[in-house]
Amino acid sequence: MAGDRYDYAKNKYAALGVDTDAALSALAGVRISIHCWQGDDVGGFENADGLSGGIAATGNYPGKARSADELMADIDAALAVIPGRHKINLHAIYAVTGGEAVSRDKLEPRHFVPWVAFAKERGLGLDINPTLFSHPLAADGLTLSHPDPAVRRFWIDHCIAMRRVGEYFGRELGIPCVNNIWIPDGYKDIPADRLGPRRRLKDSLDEIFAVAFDPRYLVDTVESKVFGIGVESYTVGSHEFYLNYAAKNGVVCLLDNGHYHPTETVSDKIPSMLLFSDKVALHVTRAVRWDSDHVVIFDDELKEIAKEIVRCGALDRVLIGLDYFDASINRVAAWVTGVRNMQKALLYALLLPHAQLRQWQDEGNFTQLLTLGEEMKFYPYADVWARFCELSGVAAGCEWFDAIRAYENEVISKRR
Ligand code: RNT
Ligand code: ZN
Repeated sequence: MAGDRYDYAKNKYAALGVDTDAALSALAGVRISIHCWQGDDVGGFENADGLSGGIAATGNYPGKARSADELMADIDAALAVIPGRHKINLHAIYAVTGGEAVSRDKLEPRHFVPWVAFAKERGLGLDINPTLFSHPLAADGLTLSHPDPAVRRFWIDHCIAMRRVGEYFGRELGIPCVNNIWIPDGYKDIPADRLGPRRRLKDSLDEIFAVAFDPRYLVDTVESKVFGIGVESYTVGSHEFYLNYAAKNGVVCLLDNGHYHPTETVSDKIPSMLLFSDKVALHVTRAVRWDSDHVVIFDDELKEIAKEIVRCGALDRVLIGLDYFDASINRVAAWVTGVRNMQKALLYALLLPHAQLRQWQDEGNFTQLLTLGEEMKFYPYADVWARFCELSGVAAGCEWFDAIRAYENEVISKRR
């Protein structure tokens, strides 16, 4: 009896002063940005030579989406078993140009019309990213920081073009669009000049952001990184670089939790960011030994990230996006698993008695803080999750996979 179990959970949490109904409605209001690139291993529709830029999708699970229609169908299959209403996160290489080869610096809103129609029909938001990799002009591993002004010009124009597309998304859908700039720029070996590339990156960003777009529709974010494959020694767009750039220029930092040293946590950074910035954006991923972009699971750091967002009262100030690409398993199931885990972690965090825990911390009562924190791990949050899924009309448990398996049999496995 789902109702009985929910009532039991509700009373149990109420005894600690936690309102489960309030948690459910707070969770229902959170839009997670679902990265389209899990659907095709960051391939896109340009027919480029393959993924570059120091990132890699490994695995060859059959049946990845090869066109906008297939990708949209796969997204629909995922959304059918994901509770709530979300956003779809696009990259420039997912432009729908009807077979026409459009140079990335010449992309326009009209090349994304089918995505807007897709989003409108489903009540979704859209986010966008310029694609500064998998391209001949990124073959040197340098883009916005390239010593050649012509190469920089191309990528600056591309970024401006995608900001224009982002503003169009926001205006069309009435949901602000996040445009996130991530560049792969760096060096394999110890550089002779660390300052020069960063100065060029700064100048490029200044040009990109000098073009004004309506902030009601477009939110600009910049994503740092520590290293990539083939660029192990030096990354131009480091954390300090973007932290300072964002603070001085009114753009938003995007923290990808695969982009820091292994014992450095994004959860710990969130409150510091929120003290000084109106907003902070996230790429939630799972790094296994390196920035491996494994599917997000319900692990301790995911819960800690969610706890910080909730404790800071910042569900509307932290822009949550996912970023992983596992090509070794059913890609639709990979989407569903990661989104549902992000939601479960937020729910878990929403069901904690934060006021009580904070009071014990301030009183120096660390024993009770520890013991209740541990007991909460065995509280019946799964029953509250079941209620959330029931209200959203999706399966609460692993039955959702039946629908994905059927979709695989009927659609995915027939792709050759
Ligand atoms: C790469 C960054 C970046 C990409 C996507 C595809 O390390 O995390 O966000 O994963 O833009
Ligand atoms: Zn990322």
